[in-house]
Amino acid sequence: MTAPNPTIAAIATAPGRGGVGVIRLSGKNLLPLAAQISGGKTPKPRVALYTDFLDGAGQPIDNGLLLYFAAPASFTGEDVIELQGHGGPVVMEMLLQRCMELGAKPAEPGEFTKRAFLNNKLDLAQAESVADLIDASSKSAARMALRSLKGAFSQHIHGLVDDLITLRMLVEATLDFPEEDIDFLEAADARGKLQALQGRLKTVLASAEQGAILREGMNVVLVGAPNVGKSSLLNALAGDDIAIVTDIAGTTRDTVREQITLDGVPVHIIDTAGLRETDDVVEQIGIERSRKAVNEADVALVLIDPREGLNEKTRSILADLSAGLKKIEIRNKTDLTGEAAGISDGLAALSGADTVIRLSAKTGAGLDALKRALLQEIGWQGESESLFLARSRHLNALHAAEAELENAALCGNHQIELLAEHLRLAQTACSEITGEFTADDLLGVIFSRFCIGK
Ligand SMILES: Nc1nc2c(ncn2[C@@H]2O[C@H](COP(=O)(O)OP(=O)(O)OP(=O)(O)O)[C@@H](O)[C@H]2O)c(=O)[nH]1
Ligand SMILES: [Mg+2]
Repeated sequence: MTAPNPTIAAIATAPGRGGVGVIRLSGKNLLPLAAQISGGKTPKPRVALYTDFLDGAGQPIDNGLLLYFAAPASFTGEDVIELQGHGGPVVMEMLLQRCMELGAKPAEPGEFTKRAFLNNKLDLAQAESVADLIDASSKSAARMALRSLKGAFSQHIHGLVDDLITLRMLVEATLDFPEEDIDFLEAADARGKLQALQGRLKTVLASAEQGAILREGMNVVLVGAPNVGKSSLLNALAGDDIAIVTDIAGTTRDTVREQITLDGVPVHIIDTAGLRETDDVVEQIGIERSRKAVNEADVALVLIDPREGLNEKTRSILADLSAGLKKIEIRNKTDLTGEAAGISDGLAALSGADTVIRLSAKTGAGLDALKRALLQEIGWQGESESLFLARSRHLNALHAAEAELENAALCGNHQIELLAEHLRLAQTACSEITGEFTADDLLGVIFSRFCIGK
């Protein structure tokens, strides 16, 4: 027999001072606890109760609102109580302590949402979008996370799973009557149904890929010889003096990170120490960090001073970049050369990049072209009503389902058992997204990344 879930409690509001602070509790039968903390009152479900919150000796710790949500009509599906007190860290800590005295245990990160999932209040994709909404770094990301939370993504997955089940029923039925298999499947247009399913999956995958771009953003690394203007470009993109700029080669000695938002997409820009031979120990460590940052990047901006062209330093930096890394070549300092800023169509790249952009980090000319090129490089098509936030876990599952459907389509007329198996695996992959087929350890990983009180 498994032990019943203990009552959990946590401060749900952010740490620090605030007008109001909220303690949240979830568990079975919380009315006795409500009575003890409020001096014998019985709250009505969903009606704010203005009350003192009392300590063990009956002395008030604070006063405020007590909200009671009776199971199962609550976020977690259990009894939930919220104590809305004054938002000072000491008051909140004392109130939380009181809840512990009354038998609650501190909630783990994400434990409220985990209980909501386990009690079928949310599916897994929705539960994840709770964390994504809280962590959203742009308005677009927040809007799309809310769409997932309200079930937009899950609906697509349920649609796919329903179609898969219909097709599987057809195929499994033929397995029971092998003599009639081929005729039966043809009459039911099993192949047509499979093709339609593949089309539907492709559409969902395309939306999910856009959603993943919005959630994960992109890592952009600035590389180039010393003094070419990397830090100046970081500052220009950020619209702020983040990194130190001087005309001394080797000014940037450590990696400098800044996040900006382009059309709602979070872009993490990393300025690096100009990679060069040096005896300076500090700079050597910086250069090592630069190499690491370069390895983790999605796109490298390779800066070149047009007056110097592809010099030896830049050549050796390029030799170090991994072959698969996307590159945009930046010819900086156009204000000195008098060249027109912007995308240079037809101009052969010196660095092997697909795109060459002339700009001036100093005047800002050509920056807009660079921003557009970055979004294009990562494949962002802009926010639309049909999008929802997605994670790489979801993309992996959809790709796995796609591969199973491709294998299913390759099955010959006499490979019905194999066909049935590929369809089953495709369904399992889709259902992992909403959590119907998810191993417990995966649940642990997903919910441990939440904040406490959620
Ligand atoms: N005229 C002009 N000067 C620039 C431009 N971009 C950078 N500079 C100047 O070039 C010098 C070097 O700029 P930084 O941004 O420090 O160059 P860096 O590539 O970060 O250099 P390290 O950190 O030493 O590798 C500074 O004096 C900048 O003011 C530009 O677009 N036009
Ligand atoms: Mg620098």
